[in-house]
Amino acid sequence: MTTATRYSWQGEFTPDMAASFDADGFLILEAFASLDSCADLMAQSRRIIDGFDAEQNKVVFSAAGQSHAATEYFINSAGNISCFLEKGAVDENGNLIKDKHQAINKIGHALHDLDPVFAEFSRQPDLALVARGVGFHDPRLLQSMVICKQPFIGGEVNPHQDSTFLYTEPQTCVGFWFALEDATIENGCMWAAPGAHRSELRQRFARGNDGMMEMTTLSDAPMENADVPLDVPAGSLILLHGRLPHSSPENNSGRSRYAYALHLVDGTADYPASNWLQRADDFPTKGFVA
Ligand SMILES: O=C(O)CCC(=O)C(=O)O
Repeated sequence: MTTATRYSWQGEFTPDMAASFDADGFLILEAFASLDSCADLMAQSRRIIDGFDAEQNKVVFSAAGQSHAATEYFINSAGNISCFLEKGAVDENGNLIKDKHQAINKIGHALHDLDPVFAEFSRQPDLALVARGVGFHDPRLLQSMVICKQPFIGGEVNPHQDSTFLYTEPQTCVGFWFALEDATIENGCMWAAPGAHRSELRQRFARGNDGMMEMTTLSDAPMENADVPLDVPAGSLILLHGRLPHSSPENNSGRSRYAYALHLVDGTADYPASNWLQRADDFPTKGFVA
C-alpha cells in the first residue's frame, strides 16, 4: 500500500510543503493543533449535541421529510449550527432509536462564525499562513463541520471532490481537515487519490428551478480510486485540494473518529448563486480577521 507523505508542523509553511500539495493534491501537517485544543473542540461538540432537540426536528428526519423539510434544514444550516443524524439512527417517523450522542453524523455549517470555541480555533494565525502557502489571495472561511464517525454506526463518505459542493469560478476550494482524535484505518480515516486533483471536476451540486438541489454530471470520466490512506494522529491537519477525490469508510470499530473540517474559497473568484451554501447579506463570509 502506498504511504502518504507527511510533514510535522513547525510554524513555517515551506517550499517543500507547497510542492507536495501541488503534486499530491493533499498535504499532511502533523502536530498542527495541540491535543488540548482538540479536546476543547471535542468537548464543545458534545455540548452542542447536548443542546440538540431531536424531537423538535422529527419531521426533517422522518421518511416523509426526506424531500422538502430535509432540504430546507440542510440549506438553512449554511447560516446556523445544525446536527445531522446517521442513517439508521431514527425510525420511519423520525424518532431517535439510538442514544443522541451516538446518533449524530455531523454538525454544520457555520461553527466557525457562530461558536466561540470553533471561531477562535478557525482563525488562529498559523492557518492564515497555511492558506497563503497554498495560494489564497483573499481566503474566505465558508463552511465548517464536525464529522463524528461514531463507533460502529459512523457512516461511509462516498468518493467525491469538494468543488462539486463548494464551486467557484475559477475553482478555489480547499478543505482544512483536522483530526481531533487519531484517525486510523480501523476507525475510518480519510483516503485519497494522490495527484488526481489534476483531472477534471466530475459533478456539480446546484439548485434546480424548483429550489431543490440536483447533482449534474460535468464529465463521465471515472473518478480515480481513493486508495491511499491518510491515517494521522490527533492534532494533524490535512489540506485537500477541491478536485482531489477522497472518501472515508464506515467506522466498524469501537472508537470514534472526530474531525473538524473547514472549507475555504477565494474571495477573488466568482461565487455562483446556484451553490447550496448561500449566506444572508447581513452574515457575509469573512477571512481570518473576524
Ligand atoms: O471526515 C470525513 O470522513 C469526510 C470529510 C470530507 O470529505 C471533507 O471534509 O471534505
